[in-house]
Amino acid sequence: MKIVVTGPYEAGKSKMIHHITNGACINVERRGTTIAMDHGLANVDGMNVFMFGTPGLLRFRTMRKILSEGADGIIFVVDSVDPESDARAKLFFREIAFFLPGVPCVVAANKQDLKESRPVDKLRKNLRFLAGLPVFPVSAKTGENVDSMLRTLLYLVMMQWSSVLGKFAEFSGDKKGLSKLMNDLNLERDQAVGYLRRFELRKLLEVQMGDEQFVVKDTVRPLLENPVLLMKR
Ligand SMILES: Nc1nc2c(ncn2[C@@H]2O[C@H](COP(=O)(O)OP(=O)(O)OP(=O)(O)O)[C@@H](O)[C@H]2O)c(=O)[nH]1
Ligand SMILES: [Mg+2]
Repeated sequence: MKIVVTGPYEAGKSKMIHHITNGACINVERRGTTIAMDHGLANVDGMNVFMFGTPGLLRFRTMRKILSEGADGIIFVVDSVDPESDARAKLFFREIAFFLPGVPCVVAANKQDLKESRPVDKLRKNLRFLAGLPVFPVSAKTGENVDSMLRTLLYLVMMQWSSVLGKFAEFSGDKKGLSKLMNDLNLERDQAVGYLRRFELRKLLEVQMGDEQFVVKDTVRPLLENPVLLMKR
């Protein structure tokens, strides 16, 4: 899956990616501020999760647009301590909703390890755009709640794609996999191939186009069949 981590300046996006990927990430930064991107790979129950962190300075909008392209899910990071970042959070939220309409999103109310941090209900009052979104009190520093937030997001993503992913699992290894996929989901060939390519890129499966066949990775197959397994931990 491709997950984009965005939010205003200094909210803790880079630190979040560092935690989620266990340090297996790069941050293109200057004096502690991300100027291009963070990128890293995480593994959740055998599923590859490609993490992309955006710059938090307003002027890097183009970079955020590029990084957001094709993302399956969004982690929106807000600074629970600094009320001055609230106005910027609102702008950034509008921006990501414009880049990725309808894409599942969870909110990280970050820096909860600090005693000045505002609790979630207070943040909801100040940040009206959070209405209807799951907000997790987290700390990118201690890692508190980060795993359950990520799992919830991945679950939401897989539920959004459940009809496609379920069919991937069902027809994995089938010699007529592609045509069965087209038939069951009522897709044109191009669309079906598009979906296969999308999730091949995300390393959920491998496509053997010559013989119209695709094979789902063994480790992710149970998750495709039953995404709620992600939550049982
Ligand atoms: N106490 C505490 N500090 C944090 C936490 N997350 C981030 N920080 C600190 O906040 C500052 C900004 O963190 P970054 O991860 O660089 O934030 P960012 O959102 O990537 O910032 P930009 O890329 O510049 O927009 C750093 O000094 C971090 O150490 C947290 O959960 N708790
Ligand atoms: Mg950063």
